[in-house]
Amino acid sequence: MKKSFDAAVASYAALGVDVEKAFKRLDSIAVSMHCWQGDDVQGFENTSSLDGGLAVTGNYPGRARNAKELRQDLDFAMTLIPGKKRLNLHAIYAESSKKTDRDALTEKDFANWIKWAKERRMGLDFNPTIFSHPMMKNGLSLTHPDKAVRNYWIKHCIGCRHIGEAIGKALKNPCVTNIWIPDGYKDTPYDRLSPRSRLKDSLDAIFAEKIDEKYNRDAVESKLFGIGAESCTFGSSEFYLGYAVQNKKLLCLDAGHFHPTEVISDKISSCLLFLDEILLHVSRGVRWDSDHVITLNDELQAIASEIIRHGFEKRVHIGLDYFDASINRIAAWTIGMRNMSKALLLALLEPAALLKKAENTFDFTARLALLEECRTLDFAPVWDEYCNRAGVPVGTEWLETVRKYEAKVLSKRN
Ligand code: RNT
Ligand code: ZN
Repeated sequence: MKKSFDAAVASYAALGVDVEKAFKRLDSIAVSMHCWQGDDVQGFENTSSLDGGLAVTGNYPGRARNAKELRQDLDFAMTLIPGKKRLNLHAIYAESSKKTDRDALTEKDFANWIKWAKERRMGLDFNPTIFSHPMMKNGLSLTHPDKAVRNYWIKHCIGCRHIGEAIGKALKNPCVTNIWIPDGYKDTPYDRLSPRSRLKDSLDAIFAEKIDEKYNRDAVESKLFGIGAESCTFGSSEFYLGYAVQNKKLLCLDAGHFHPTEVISDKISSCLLFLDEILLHVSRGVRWDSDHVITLNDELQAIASEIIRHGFEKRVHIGLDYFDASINRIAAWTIGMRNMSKALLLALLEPAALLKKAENTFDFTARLALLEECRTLDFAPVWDEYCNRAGVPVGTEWLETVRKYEAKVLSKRN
């Protein structure tokens, strides 16, 4: 292994690329792993079934059924994933001592998670859960014409910002709190303006109180459509881009929330000319589904390259967002997280100086040639060495480890 790594280092050096520098930079970039892959976005309320246009398909055995199991699975998955990690939580993962409705949640309901993250020196991110709940009336929340419905969700979101603040303080690491709502219409609306105007007012109420950005950062997430909200989704791309720019919020770009040929990689540079920071939900849309496990495809690579080429890693918060219940859930996390890491490493290993030179001299032949050669440079030994140094399994070894965990732990769950 050492020999092939040394050879790879030399071949990258010949293109002006420093592998050790790439490792160092990669180590500084955190990726927020979404807890909800572990339990099919169920949470611990044990009441409503999943809605809001979200669908988790598959019935692979071994889903985490409670906080203890979810943390056990997360801990195990994280032994298979190199690099700096954060955990992304949703409000439905509260562990309340007595039944607490969402609009009454406080940091106390997340004490176990905060303790867990602190022990692991890991950052946490947070999301109000605005779906799968009886106060979702007519499929609407912050846009509902009934003030009582809007107020319920406004209160929930305000509570979540305070939970984010408490998390940020406890962990000495800012928490990104992201708001996404499914509100929209299945069929053609007459009035698209009023619901959007109500959404704007609801957000203004939610964000009225200033919270120190040192602890909590607010993000808003757009979507083109969801199942059951195909004709009009109020929280659209234009809506939230405008809102984020005007109110200095983070815009959350989810890779699965746009037209099928529209990519978020091309949006990052534009957004960051007008916004300080953005949040990514790295996902993979497949036809009507926005949430397949991310693969190392062109778009994932393009997302990573956009971040790395412009040194955006402090301004782009990377989070994953997908859910697949048709395969082992720990493998789903591991595949996606390792892919994100691979894409970032590949981006760090691009012959940046040569590519810049080619572009700046209008040598598009060299640019295309280099970009294509990059795909098959000596990457595998470098990735293996990165995993090795991080103390995680190299190559497909991790799959065997998952199989053992499945036999020992997951298969005992029903
Ligand atoms: C839904 C959004 C949202 C959710 C999570 C569970 O389309 O992408 O981010 O996936 O909050
Ligand atoms: Zn998302």
